[in-house]
Amino acid sequence: MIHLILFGPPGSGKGTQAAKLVEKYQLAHISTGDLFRAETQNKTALGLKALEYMSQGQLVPDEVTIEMLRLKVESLPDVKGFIYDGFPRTTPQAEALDKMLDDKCQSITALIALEVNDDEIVKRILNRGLTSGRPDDNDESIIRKRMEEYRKKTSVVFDYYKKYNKSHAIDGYGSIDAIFSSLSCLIEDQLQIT
Ligand code: B4P
Repeated sequence: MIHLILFGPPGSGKGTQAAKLVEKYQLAHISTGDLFRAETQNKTALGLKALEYMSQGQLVPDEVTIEMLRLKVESLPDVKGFIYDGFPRTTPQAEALDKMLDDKCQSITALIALEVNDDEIVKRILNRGLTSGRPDDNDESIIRKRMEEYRKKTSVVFDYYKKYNKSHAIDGYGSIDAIFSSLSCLIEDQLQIT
C-alpha cells in the first residue's frame, strides 16, 4: 500500500497540493490540521483541547494527535493508499506511524518536502487569513510561533526518513500547477507510482 508524507513548513502548500494529488492518484487524504478543525467546529472535547494549542501557534500534544490519526487510518481499510498532510510533525509521531505500519507489514513509501522561505510563508498565511477565519492565520506573531515550532520540532522528521533514503525535497515556489507538475514527476519517475 502507498503511504506518502507531504511535508513542509506551515503554509508551504501541503493542503493545496494534497487535494490535487488525491484526485490524480486516487489516494485517501489525511490532514491532521483538517481533522482538528472539524473536531473544533463540532465542539468535541478533543477539538476544544486542540484549539488551545492551535490558536497559540503550538503543536497539539503527540498522544492526542497519534490516536486521532490511528483511528482515521483504521476507518479507511479499503483504499489504495494514503497521503499524510501535516503528519508526522515530531519524531515521536514518526516513530508511532512507523510502528503502526510495521504492525500491518507496511512502511512509508516516501516523504516529500515543499521548500518555501519564511517571508513567503507569512505572506501566504496572512493572505489566507483574510478569508479562512482561522485564529492561527491572522496574527503575524502566531504565524512566526508556528514557524519556530516547525524548526524546533518538525524539521527533524525530514532527517529521520532521510536515514532510510525516503526523504525528497522540491521547490515550493511558483504557480500551484507548476509545483504540482514537479511533484507528479517525482512521484512517477522516482517513486514509480501511477
Ligand atoms: P495545518 O492545517 O497542517 O496547516 P498549514 O501548515 O497552515 O498549511 P499547509 O501547508 O497545508 O498550507 P496550504 O496548502 O493551506 O496545521 C495547522 C495547525 O494544526 C498547526 O499549527 C498545529 O497547531 C495543528 N496540527 C496539525 N497537525 C498536527 C500534528 N501532526 N501534530 C501537532 N499539531 C498539529 O497553503 C497556505 C496558503 O498558501 C493558502 O492560502 C494557499 O492558497 C496558498 N498557496 C498554496 N500554494 C501556493 C503557491 N504555490 N503560491 C502562492 N500561494 C499558495
